[in-house]
Amino acid sequence: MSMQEKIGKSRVAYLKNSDDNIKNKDLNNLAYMLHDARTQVRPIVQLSKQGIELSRNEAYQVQEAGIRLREKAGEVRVGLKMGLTSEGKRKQMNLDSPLYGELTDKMRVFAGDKINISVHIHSKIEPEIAFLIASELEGDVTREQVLNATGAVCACLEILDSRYDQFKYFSMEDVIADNSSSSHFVLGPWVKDFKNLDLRELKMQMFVDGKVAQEALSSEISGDPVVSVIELCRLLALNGRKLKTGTFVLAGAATPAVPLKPGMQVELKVDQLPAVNVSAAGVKK
Ligand code: OOG
Ligand code: MG
Repeated sequence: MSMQEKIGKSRVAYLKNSDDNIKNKDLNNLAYMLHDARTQVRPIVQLSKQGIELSRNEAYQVQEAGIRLREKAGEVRVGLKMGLTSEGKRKQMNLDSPLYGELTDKMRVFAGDKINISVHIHSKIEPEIAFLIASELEGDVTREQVLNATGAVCACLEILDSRYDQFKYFSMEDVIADNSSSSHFVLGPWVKDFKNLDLRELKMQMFVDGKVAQEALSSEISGDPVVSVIELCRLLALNGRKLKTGTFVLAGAATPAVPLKPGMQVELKVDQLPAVNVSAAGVKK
């Protein structure tokens, strides 16, 4: 069966009669499938398991097409997230290299808020550090350039949700196409005066219902969270893109993620940075 037939079988309705080449139609269609899975809270079979083999570049094209669908619905891009930047996460997901995903305004949850996880498929939460980009960064950049371009840093919780069955991937391309499992993010208060902090040595503790559920040093994030930003610039440059002023970057989780359950109270404490918390509401599945 051709790739076209495989996709067509599940989402015939989305095939458009434009004069795009077949490949483009397929990639757009995959983006629709993942978009539907998210909006209808109904996971799909991993693309690679459906026999749909994408190149790394095609997977990012599916991700981009998915974000355009969200933009059509009125969402605005506000930043990017790096993922699989720590050994703990790579082991948890059985994948081996960093990737990125897009963040939109609708994915933002404010610190202290309750998030309704009934509309998630099987979300998880993880401890991160975020950067506020105060001046544009592009291509090969140094640690110093990243630090100079950073306006502030904060403790951040990322909420992931995979649109695939059982939150499992079989390839990097599966997860990249699914916007690297982005669901929501919660930023703590920004700290502008961070130049005297060593961002590689901050103790990070994620509490669930008052007990430490995960802890690690910030060096677990790419050896240094700043390196995540350097790596992101390099990956973006492959597609002629840059990090824009005023956007946020999530540097990736320091530890494996923890499944979110209704009623959970989660707090992240990072040395020298104000804490951030969020709680989960919704009905038990
Ligand atoms: C992929 C996204 C990983 C991180 O911080 O490592 C990620 C996943 O685990 O589903 O966001
Ligand atoms: Mg993450």
